[in-house]
Amino acid sequence: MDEKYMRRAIELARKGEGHVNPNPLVGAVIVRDEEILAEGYHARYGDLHAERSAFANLKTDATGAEMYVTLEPCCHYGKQPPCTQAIIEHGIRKVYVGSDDPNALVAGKGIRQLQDAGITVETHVLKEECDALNDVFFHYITTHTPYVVMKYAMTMDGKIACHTGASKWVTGEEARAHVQRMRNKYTGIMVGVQTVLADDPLLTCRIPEGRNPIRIICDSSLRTPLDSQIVRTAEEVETILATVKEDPERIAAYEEKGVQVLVTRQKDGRVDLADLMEKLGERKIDSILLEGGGTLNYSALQAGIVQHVQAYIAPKLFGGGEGFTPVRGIGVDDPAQAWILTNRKVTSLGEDLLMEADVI
Ligand code: AOF
Ligand code: ZN
Repeated sequence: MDEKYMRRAIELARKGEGHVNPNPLVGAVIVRDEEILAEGYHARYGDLHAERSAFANLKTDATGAEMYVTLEPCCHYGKQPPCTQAIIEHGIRKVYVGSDDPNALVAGKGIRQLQDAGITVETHVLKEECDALNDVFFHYITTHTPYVVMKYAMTMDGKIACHTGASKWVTGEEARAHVQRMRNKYTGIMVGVQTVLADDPLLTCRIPEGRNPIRIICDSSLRTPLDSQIVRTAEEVETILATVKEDPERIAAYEEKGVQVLVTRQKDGRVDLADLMEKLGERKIDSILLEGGGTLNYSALQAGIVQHVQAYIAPKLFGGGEGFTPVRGIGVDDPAQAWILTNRKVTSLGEDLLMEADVI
């Protein structure tokens, strides 16, 4: 076994980022006598799985070769026929697997099928690195609700804007470019109506060949202006308004402009975020970048829908501005009641830092 081939498979898997959801990112490498015979990855939802894409790239026969694949090969008929069948037919001798596939249709059965066909299987090769590719998929396939990433940019004194409300810019170019990558990676982007009223944002992805996230506005009482940029561009970029206000006339006015209106259960007169997540999950939205602001962020934490937090931190101080913090509401009474985050990771982005962690 040579870990370098699994590292290559991980690198290949990442190429599908933003295009395979709600499927996982998967990469595969076929090796014989220390020579790579072919490589493949899952590039687009509905297209060939990584293993079959590698077989399609073969220029020679693969009998007796070994395969490195970042996820347990599937054994079910979905949008694609089972990968196990292709591995068996090509005479692969040994398969190295990174992550287990928790999809109930696979979940260990893929590995068993290979073993039953006489193929040697070694599992959990670079498992941690392979697992890190698919936080979204593992969450979505087991809960059927989106993986939610709460994101904000703040100064070292914890401000997301000045007392005037001005927030362009808190962080520098590299940090902002990283946010654009996240908008490409996650399927949806969610903000509260207060952000729409304050900033009139577009919430699109501005990287070349990037994909626009589905825009989701939490707007309990339908205050989103019909002439806001988001409503005006709803024909081109999928847009969902989540509300509890059943006002047929107002709803028809949004729908006429291409906005989808989703009426959810209510909680204290507001959108019930847990119910909204179930409804978005049913629409195959596997992940959401939550770009706040502070009131929605607090509600999201309280509703228990947040899986991951990304804090971009700029070496600056704004001072003042009590309201302009990333998480508002009343907060906890005591440090002992804090939301505890785990798997902390820090990345340097130009002058700024990205500190991220998982919500337990
Ligand atoms: C693999 N290799 O590259 C991927 C796998 O609807 P389908 O046919 O695309 O199947 C989707 C399911 O297959 C997905 O939920 C996951 O369990 C597995 N994805 N498996 O062997 C791949 N993308
Ligand atoms: Zn497959």
